[in-house]
Amino acid sequence: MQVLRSVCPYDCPDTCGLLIYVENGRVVKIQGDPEHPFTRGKLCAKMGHYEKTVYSPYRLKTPLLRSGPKGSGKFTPISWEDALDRIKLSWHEIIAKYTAEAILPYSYAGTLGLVQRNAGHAFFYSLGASRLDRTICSPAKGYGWNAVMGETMAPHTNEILQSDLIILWGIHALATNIHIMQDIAAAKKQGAKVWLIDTYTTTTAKTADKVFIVRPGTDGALALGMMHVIARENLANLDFIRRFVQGYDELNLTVLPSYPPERVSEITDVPTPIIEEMARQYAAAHAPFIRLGSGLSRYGNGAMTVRTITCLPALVGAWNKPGGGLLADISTSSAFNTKLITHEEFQEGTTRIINMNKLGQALNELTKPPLMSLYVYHSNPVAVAPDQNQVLRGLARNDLFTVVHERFMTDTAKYADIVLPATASLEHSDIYRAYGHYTVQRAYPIIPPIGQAKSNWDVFSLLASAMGIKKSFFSQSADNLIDSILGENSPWLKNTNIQPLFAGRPLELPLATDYKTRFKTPSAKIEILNPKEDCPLPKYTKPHSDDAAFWLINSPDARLLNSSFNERTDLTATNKMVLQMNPGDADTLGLMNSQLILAFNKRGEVIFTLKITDKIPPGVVVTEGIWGLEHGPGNRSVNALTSQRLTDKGNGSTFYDVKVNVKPLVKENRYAKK
Ligand SMILES: Nc1nc2c(c(=O)[nH]1)N[C@H]1C(S)=C(S)[C@@H](COP(=O)(O)OP(=O)(O)OC[C@H]3O[C@@H](n4cnc5c(=O)[nH]c(N)nc54)[C@H](O)[C@@H]3O)O[C@H]1N2
Ligand SMILES: Nc1nc2c(c(=O)[nH]1)N[C@H]1C(S)=C(S)[C@@H](COP(=O)(O)OP(=O)(O)OC[C@H]3O[C@@H](n4cnc5c(=O)[nH]c(N)nc54)[C@H](O)[C@@H]3O)O[C@H]1N2
Ligand code: SF4
Ligand SMILES: [Mo]
Repeated sequence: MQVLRSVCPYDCPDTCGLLIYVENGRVVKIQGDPEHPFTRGKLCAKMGHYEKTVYSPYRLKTPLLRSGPKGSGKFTPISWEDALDRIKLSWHEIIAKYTAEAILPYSYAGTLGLVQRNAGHAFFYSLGASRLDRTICSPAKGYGWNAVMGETMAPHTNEILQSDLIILWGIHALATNIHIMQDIAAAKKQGAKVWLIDTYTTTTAKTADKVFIVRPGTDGALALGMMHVIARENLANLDFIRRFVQGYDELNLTVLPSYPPERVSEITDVPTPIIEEMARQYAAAHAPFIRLGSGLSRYGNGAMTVRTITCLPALVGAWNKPGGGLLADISTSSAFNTKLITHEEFQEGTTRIINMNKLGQALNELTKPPLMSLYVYHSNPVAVAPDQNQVLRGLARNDLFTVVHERFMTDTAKYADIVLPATASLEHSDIYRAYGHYTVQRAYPIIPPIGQAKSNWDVFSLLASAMGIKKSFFSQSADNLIDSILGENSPWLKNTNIQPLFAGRPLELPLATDYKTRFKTPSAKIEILNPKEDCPLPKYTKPHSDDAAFWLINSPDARLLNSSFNERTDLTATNKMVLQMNPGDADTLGLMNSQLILAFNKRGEVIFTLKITDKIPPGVVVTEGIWGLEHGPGNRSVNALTSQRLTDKGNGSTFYDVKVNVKPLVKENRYAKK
């Protein structure tokens, strides 16, 4: 038996190191790599049996040509040569008639590997296709952090061990960031307290000493209320503020007076004495550490919410204490020169940019030119993009030529004219950096491709040659490309021995001892007041909000990773497409546990199984996970309810800024399965 190293490719902050056990050319076991500084030998249930995904009977093994109506899932196998020929012919026709801007690539994060994730950019730039603004995840969160902290480095997760108060704010860490729980458990043993601030009692609550439930989209007001109390009771760290903070006096004079805890309580539903206690205990903590999730940034006010919360550690001087600060996301983008992969300069002239959250509108409403072809790779927009009914209407257009490069017959692939089979991560090369820790790692292929699957990089090489793009860049291998990236030695890695990367081992990026207090903003201070913003000081702004009875929180399920892992029958046998509701609300509506109900708003209707639980506050309903349509009782999933509206800044998604009504299901519902 051989034991080889690899990396978890999924869009998860933990980017775990893997040990892959191979016997007779077949993967037989997967374990966490004990040598990986963040993974420390542990994996989630999904990747603990990644071999069940890799060898799944549902893997796509050959290119396919549609042989039934769009969406029917009827296809005939064809050869790669035939598939590439058909794509070439269609695209040449479309380009001649409409220009290449009628073609739109659609991709997000089926894999986080730098090469495979970004493999299409250079190709579509060369083609002159429409560009995709990839803002489905949390750009508003990044915007809010940057408005206050600029390019300042985020705290390393090992700071948690020196913290005495850890706040999990809008993050369901037991599902989405499990390895940080190892640090939190160790800190708790040393006496640290843990708070959770969320919109309902997630299972992560069991790890917390205190749980605070806020009304969706109001965390900015909560932070302002806490700052009001901190200022009023002279709990601010004025020495730190004088040295390192810009705009505290202005905040204190002109903003905080409008946020007394009584008013904040009305906005947030958090009782006044609790807001006061939160403020006092936060200020009294020696080194408070906030782990900020992205959930609260997916609202119309998301960037402002994050910006406001990011001011809190500055008031109490958390930054210059080991263990203090705020971790939103870790940015390691300067570790490697990604421009060597993306080559934006291959594009001649400018082309339009289409926001990926508005795919529905783009497919149905764009003109000059209209979208005539969609090329989807490592994304599943029917399941993950907002406003599913509009996306489906667009994909059903008979004049739209759709290609989907996938590992599985997803809800999106069913609408393709041509499906191309994709490799899983153990079948291709890549180099990985994370957004939840500072470790990077290179991975080599461990097994040959399943069937005729090809990697993103290899397919774009073939497409470049088919489309007559004569740049030698496209004829190199993924490993050559990785070698040239590593050969360049970024400033961050210039004094580091990178040999472990060539050996496929994890490598921690070095951090300067004072990295946390090198504030990389224009003023070199923490900018509570940011003169570049149209609103120079933070304030509470309202979310978009719909006109309906219940906020709909639709956050991750521990068993899925966005819509990935829907193929895993070992994980997904029960409890799928469940809508959780408070007993009082269920009573008012006359609903019973386990009955089928319809959640609806002006965008769509979705059938769920009802679960009545006091873990959900009144006025909120919750569904976890992005389920494939085959798993639901109806033929729509959660994103039929969500909206294409964007965040205040960053052009981000607003998945949780959605309201619905709920009623019992009547049998003849048009979205019921026939
Ligand atoms: N198992 C699993 N892991 C995942 C994913 C997955 O689908 N499954 N997805 C991955 C991806 S792509 C991402 S971006 C990250 C997502 O991770 P994050 O977005 O950082 O956070 P989540 O853990 O999803 O938790 C979102 C939490 O925010 C809460 N929330 C919603 N609205 C509000 C609000 O207004 N205020 C407060 N305080 N809380 C609110 C939700 O109830 C939920 O518990 O996770 C990654 N990891
Ligand atoms: N309602 C609701 N919707 C959401 C969210 C939410 O919280 N609620 N979260 C949003 C967030 S944060 C994000 S990041 C997006 C994520 O959206 P996506 O990035 O689209 O994520 P996945 O659903 O995991 O789809 C990835 C697909 O890529 C395929 N794939 C994996 N590896 C490869 C490969 O190497 N090559 C190719 N060609 N294919 C590959 C997988 O089989 C899978 O079908 O979803 C968003 N949608
Ligand atoms: S999904 Fe996340 S926790 Fe699970 S193995 Fe991958 S990186 Fe680790
Ligand atoms: Mo995401």
